[in-house]
Amino acid sequence: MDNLFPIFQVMDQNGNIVSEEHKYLVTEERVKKFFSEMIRIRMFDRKSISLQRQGRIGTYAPFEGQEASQVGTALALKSDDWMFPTYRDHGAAMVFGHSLRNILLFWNGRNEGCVPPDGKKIFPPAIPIATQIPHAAGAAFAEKQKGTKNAAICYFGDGATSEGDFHEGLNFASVFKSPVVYFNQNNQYAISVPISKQMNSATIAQKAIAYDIPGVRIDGNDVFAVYLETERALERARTGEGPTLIESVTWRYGAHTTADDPTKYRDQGDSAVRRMETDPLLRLERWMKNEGIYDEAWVKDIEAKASAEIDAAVQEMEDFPSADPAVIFDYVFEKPTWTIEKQKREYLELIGGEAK
Ligand SMILES: Cc1ncc(C[n+]2csc(CCOP(=O)(O)OP(=O)(O)O)c2C)c(N)n1
Ligand SMILES: [Mg+2]
Repeated sequence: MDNLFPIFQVMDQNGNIVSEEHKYLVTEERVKKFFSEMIRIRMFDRKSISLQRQGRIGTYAPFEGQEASQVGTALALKSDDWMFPTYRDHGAAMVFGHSLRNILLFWNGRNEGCVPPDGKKIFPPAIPIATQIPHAAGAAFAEKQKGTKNAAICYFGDGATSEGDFHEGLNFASVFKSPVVYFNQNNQYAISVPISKQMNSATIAQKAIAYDIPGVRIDGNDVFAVYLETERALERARTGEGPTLIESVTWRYGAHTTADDPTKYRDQGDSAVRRMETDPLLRLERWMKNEGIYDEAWVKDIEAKASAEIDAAVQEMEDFPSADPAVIFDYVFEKPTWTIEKQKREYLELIGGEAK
């Protein structure tokens, strides 16, 4: 099956071009955008890990290593499209215009953090695995029914493809030709479970055959390949051809979340080698150097700007009014049950607070 789904690559790990398909997409302005956004989200990711270590936010899910997959997709979207991220896709959400303060609030356990800026159709990060897949099929179908040209992108991991929701969602999207791009980041682990222990399929892309939709396998660390295939899939969606399944083959360098210890289940030496061999930022840097458009002063400048933006967001997150502990009971059901009311009363008594 891997023969049927070869990995599409435009730029190899040394930054050399291996497919001429990139020609129309590569303008200096666009490449600089790819690179600056990858730096920006990597800096945010690293900062978030240190905030968690200092007890300033809660558990955090890092995405380092997956920047090309997230930036390449987010930049291919149009502003009226929908985004359905998981807990690991806030890099994509940032690039699509989410507020950094709210992303940090989310990781601080605040429901306010789920709210995107006005007019941005970004769903709250899906923590229950694969539940966003049918949601995206439905939201995209609604756009089609309304006669718009808007599409949806739905992110999910390799592990999510073992859930029923994945199959229900893809089936619905295929039958109703929902304009949705199913973007799988195959980082090769579902927490500690390697893909080889989770499925017998040689690829994830081949699962598209069952639903008779296009399936594409790409190098997820090659931002050019990610952008090109996402743009093509979005175009098919907008012109009524329905969904596409993209398998973006990548790797997470760090832990599953800050509550995980990857040394227990994988060889860290191997991970360090993979970083040198596949780092999406290093690869684009090499390409830019080959082209003579890499400029140290420009890189320093984008790092300084990203750092100031991130520091300001941290400050806003920390200045945000503290949480009302009662809200954890408020959104369980539309109308609270008597058991929830009772728990709320007892909890507030326990902590010496008052019900709203
Ligand atoms: C329905 C459901 N089952 C189990 C979990 C626990 N869980 C959280 S993350 C995860 C692994 C998901 O792996 P994958 O889909 O590959 O995404 P990745 O974390 O690698 O980005 C699991 C099993 C969950 N959140 N939801
Ligand atoms: Mg995974």
